[in-house]
Amino acid sequence: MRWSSSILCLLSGLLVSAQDAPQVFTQASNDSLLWGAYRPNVYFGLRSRLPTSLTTALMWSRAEHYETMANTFRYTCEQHSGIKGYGWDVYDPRTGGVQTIRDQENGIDLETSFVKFDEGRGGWGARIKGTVRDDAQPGSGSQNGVKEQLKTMLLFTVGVEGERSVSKVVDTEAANDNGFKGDVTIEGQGESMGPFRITITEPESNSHPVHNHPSYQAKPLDRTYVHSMMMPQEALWQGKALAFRSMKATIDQYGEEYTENTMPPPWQTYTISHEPGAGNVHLIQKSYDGDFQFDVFFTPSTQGIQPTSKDLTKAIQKVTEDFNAKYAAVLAPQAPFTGKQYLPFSKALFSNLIGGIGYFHGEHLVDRSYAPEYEEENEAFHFATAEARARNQQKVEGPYTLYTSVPSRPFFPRGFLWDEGFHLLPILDFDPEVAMQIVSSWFEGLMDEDGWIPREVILGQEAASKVPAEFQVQYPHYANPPTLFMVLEALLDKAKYGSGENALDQGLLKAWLERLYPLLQRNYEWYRETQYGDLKGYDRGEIRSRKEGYRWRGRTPQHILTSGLDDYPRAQPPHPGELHTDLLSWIGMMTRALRRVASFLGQSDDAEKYGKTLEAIKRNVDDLHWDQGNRTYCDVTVDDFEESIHVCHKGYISLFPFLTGLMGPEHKHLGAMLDLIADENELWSPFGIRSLSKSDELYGTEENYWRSPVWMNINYLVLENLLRIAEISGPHAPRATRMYTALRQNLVSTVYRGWEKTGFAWEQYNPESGEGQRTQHFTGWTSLVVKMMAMPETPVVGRAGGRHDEL
Ligand code: 6A9
Repeated sequence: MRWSSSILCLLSGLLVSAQDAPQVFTQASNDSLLWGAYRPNVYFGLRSRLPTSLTTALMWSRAEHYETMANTFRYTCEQHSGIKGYGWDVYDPRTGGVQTIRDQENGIDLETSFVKFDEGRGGWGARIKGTVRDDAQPGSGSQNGVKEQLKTMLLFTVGVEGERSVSKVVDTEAANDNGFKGDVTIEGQGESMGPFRITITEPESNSHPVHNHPSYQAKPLDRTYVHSMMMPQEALWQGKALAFRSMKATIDQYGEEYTENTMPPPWQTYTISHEPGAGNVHLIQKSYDGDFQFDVFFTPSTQGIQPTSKDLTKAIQKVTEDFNAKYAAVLAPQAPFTGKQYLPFSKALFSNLIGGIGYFHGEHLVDRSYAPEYEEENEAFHFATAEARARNQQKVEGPYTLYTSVPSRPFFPRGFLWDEGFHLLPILDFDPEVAMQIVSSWFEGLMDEDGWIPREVILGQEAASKVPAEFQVQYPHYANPPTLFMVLEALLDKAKYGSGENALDQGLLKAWLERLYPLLQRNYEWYRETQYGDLKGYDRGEIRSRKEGYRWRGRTPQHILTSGLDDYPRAQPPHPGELHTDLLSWIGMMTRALRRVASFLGQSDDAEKYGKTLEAIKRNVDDLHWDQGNRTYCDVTVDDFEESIHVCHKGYISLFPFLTGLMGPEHKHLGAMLDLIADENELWSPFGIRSLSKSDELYGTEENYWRSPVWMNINYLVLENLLRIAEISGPHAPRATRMYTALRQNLVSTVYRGWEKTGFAWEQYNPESGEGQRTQHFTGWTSLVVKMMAMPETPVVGRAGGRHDEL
């Protein structure tokens, strides 16, 4: 009996891999996350979290100008395309959301809604609703009454991924060339999905373009045109190219019959060829005069009942109401941000962050040559590294899968490791399990045997299409700040202190962490083994640990992209003896998080071990990096006389021991940190904390990316740590309280003003003017402003909660 059960244990131990380990999340929880707007790269793209899925997208353009159509045709999210803001006003990954797109150039506002029926098991519905804008300019087809006559053409695409998937249009009323008069229905069966049905339907109230051109009879535009085609898998995501290809056939046909002057109007010329049938891509085209609306339903065939447009109307209302109620319970802005303008702002930023979650699947490029030059051992290492990289030794790896949020839908629609830790902080307030699934995806889906996780994750051709070739290759010895460990700490806090809507079940967290724990440890060891610093020069007795000092690999004279603070000034020239303040601090944070996880799981030996390392790190932060003359923390390098010296550029780097929570309220250098932050000639600006001191000689120079602008991720860490110091009694609590209150006000006003003025959140903010700059529609860590608003107006000394007990 004992013998056979231990054999069983052994067998199951062998068979169970991390991927199919016992389910931590319930089936219902997974079902409700199956479908989503998981293609953040396009304005409205739905798919499932299955590697081969049904995928959809929307394209549209005003159709009254031959010349500009190619430019005003929308598909992938782009910057500066005449759109005055777009994004989710409401989005819950489990139920659905509502997005508004203010397309000024096309004269139309679109509302795209997406809702799941029966928590996802009953399929989903999507509604596309167009309203002519008040500022729409008359076009060639609408001299009078632009409101009624503005012509919009739209294409909804349905792709069915997988070599063995099948789908076809059910040809009910379209036996001839003249399009569908009524609903369009597609039936199919996906490789990894059961049989399904798609129905596209619209109310009678829509109005369609008419024209008395002689060719009109051949193309009645009150019809829906459908072009089904069979395409190679890698072409399925290329909706715009497929649509243009199909329209070209029509244009060529007219080209023969008519001259430039006698051509049919553009809204008729730009029609796809009507070829409904079997295929793996179906383009569905509709044309409208003025306002319009149509619905799309996806229904698993196991589902007897097909929801109606009325059901959809109700469901959209319910999704919105439920979202609002939940939002108010978990992320409601606190005073002084209780004015009615702040709530929609907060919801929109949050909805775009959480609505930017994507599902990515495919291959990527990794250079695993382990070329000797990558050792970075001698003083000219960066020349050798550059040469080795230029030899292009990358290979395709994968396919991998990543479930993640993205920094920016138009510009960076892919995963970034250290951004993600920041994204998940607000997300875990709303739905901790979603955050946990994302963390799992990074560790279980991407990490290699050595414990490496790529910094930037570009899976598949759709993701790669937005990255220049030279930026695509990932290197297995390059790191990025381990911010996912901040998420672990936040989850532990939530399980300990959360209640009501803010609760997280301890049992669930435990089961999940048990499964993740070996992977977390592997990742941690990878950082320590690959990014170690050379402490030989410190063998002078006063350094109690000779291990805890670290150096980012992968630097060039101008950049340490791996640190995330790309062009922040560092030692010149680069030297293999450098020690980086930020990296030691990050590893301190990581060690603390692991120690907390270990004690939570009852692994007391591990907890003790991590506790000792943490102490050594805290000591070395001060022993190695504190510069008494400058009263700040500094990087270290080795000079011409082989002496270790400090390299001091005051700014975010100097604050890292504070930002990562390594300094308690009594810390001897805390006062100096607060001085630096509060000084207007150094870091304090009316718009937030500057990345580099105004007094640094390199302030605002060269690319000026991390050399003066205000970044919200780091500002969030400043704010959070000020709050912590303010709430634990200590010598600096009163001052930290004042700084917290002022900084919170400054940061929220800055992001709010930019959003009000431009309709967008921005990648960073100008420290002189407060203007948003660089990437537009940067809905990643700038969305942390929703957490800033939800933080208390006044710190309460002695308040329990958060990581206070860790200081
Ligand atoms: C290169 C450019 C047309 C830079 O938010 C993502 C990252 C941050 O992780 C990092 O800290 N951003 C910050 O310094 C954007 C990085 C984009 C790199 C892509 C290709 C496209 O050129």
